[in-house]
Parts: sequence; C-alpha cells; structure tokens
Amino acid sequence: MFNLILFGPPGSGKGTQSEKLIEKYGLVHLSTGNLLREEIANNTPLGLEARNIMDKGHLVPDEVVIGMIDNSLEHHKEAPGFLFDGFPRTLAQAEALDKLLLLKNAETDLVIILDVNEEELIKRLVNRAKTSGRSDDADENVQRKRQEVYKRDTFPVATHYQKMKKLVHVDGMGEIDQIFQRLCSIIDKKRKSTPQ
Ligand code: B4P
Repeated sequence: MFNLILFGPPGSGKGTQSEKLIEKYGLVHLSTGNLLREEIANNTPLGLEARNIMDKGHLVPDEVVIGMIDNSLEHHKEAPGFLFDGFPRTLAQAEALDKLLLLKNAETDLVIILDVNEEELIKRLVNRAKTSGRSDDADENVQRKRQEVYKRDTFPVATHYQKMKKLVHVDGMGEIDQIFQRLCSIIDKKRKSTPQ
C-alpha cells in the first residue's frame, strides 16, 4: 500500500495534480473538498451546513471530515493506496488519519507540499471563479480569508509531517505538466524505497 498526501494552500493545484497522479499511479483519490461539494450538490443536511461554512472561507468541523474519510477508507478496503487531497487540514485531522491508517496496518508514506506564492494563488482562484460555479470562489475577500486560515490552522500539519521526516517541498509554480513531472520524480523515488 502506498499513501500520499498532497498538501498546500488553497489554489496551489492539489486538485489539478491529483487528477493526473491517480491516473498514473492507480491510487484512490480522496478529496474532502470534492466530497463536501457532492453533499452540497445533493442538498443533504451536511451539505447545507458545509456550504455556509465554506462560503465564508472557514474550515468544516474536524469530526465531519474525519467521518467522511473514515467511511471512504471503509468503502475501499482493497485499494492499492490513497491520494489524500485537501486532507488533513488541521492537526486534529492529521492525528486522526495517522490512527485510521494504523488500524489498517498502514501509514502515510509521503507528504508533498506545493509551494506557490500568495499573489499567484489569488490570481488562480480569481480565474477559477470565472468557470467553477463554486460559491466559495466568488469573492476575493473570501479567498484571502482562506489563505489566512491555511497559515493559522493548516500549516502546522506540515510541521507535524516534517518531524516524522515525511515532508517534501515541490515548486508549484510554472506549467501544470512541468509540476506533474516534478511530483512524479519524487513519488517514483519514494515508491522504489517503499515495500508495496
Ligand atoms: P478544496 O476543494 O480542497 O480546494 P482548494 O484548496 O481551493 O484548491 P486546490 O489546491 O485543489 O486548487 P486547484 O487544483 O483547484 O477546498 C475547498 C474548501 O472545502 C475549503 O476552503 C474548506 O472550506 C473545505 N474543506 C475541504 N477539505 C477540508 C478539510 N479537510 N477540513 C475542513 N474543511 C475542508 O487549482 C486552483 C486553480 O488554479 C484552478 O483553476 C486550476 O486550473 C489552476 N491551476 C492549477 N495549477 C496551475 C498552474 N500550474 N498554473 C496556473 N493555474 C493553475
């Protein structure tokens, strides 16, 4: 089993790169953002609650997203590995994931952080807003709030995995394919040294 976390600030390209990585490596894609947007599209009570929170640029409560990940892991018992995209986003989520994987006799093998400067992040999110139909994209103030929440609540997750010597930085600036090649070379190196 190979478990990868793709980490980085909002707009750093986690979703974009995840689509390409799951195709190449056959990992199961677990995006908490996508799971929450499905709930919103289906008008479930959870979706209605999540939408209010996401539209303000805040994080959905830990117990909600941890529950969603727990369910998804249960649904994919035979998976060759998982790509976690946008999760964990708080220290409590990281600790919960460590425990859930341990129950499967597994662990996080690699955490990649996409480094992108804030000016470029806002530019990308403003662009995404033109086509995404995402209500949390619509307002630049909300996008700035999300960057603030990332620095305060999410960045400590990077330190957590750095202490465990699992964190690798990748330059997330440039062409999408160029960044994909950078990611693949790090993943290939790690997979060679990890028993499958
Ligand atoms: P997410 O769905 O995780 O999305 P994101 O952080 O906004 O963006 P991502 O980094 O995936 O960027 P993308 O590839 O789209 O989060 C949405 C919200 O859900 C959160 O704010 C939060 O409220 C909630 N949530 C999700 N997970 C949660 C959790 N675990 N706990 C609590 N709350 C949670 O790229 C952005 C744009 O840039 C796209 O338009 C893309 O086309 C473009 N782009 C990508 N790479 C590019 C490049 N190299 N050059 C130019 N443009 C590029």
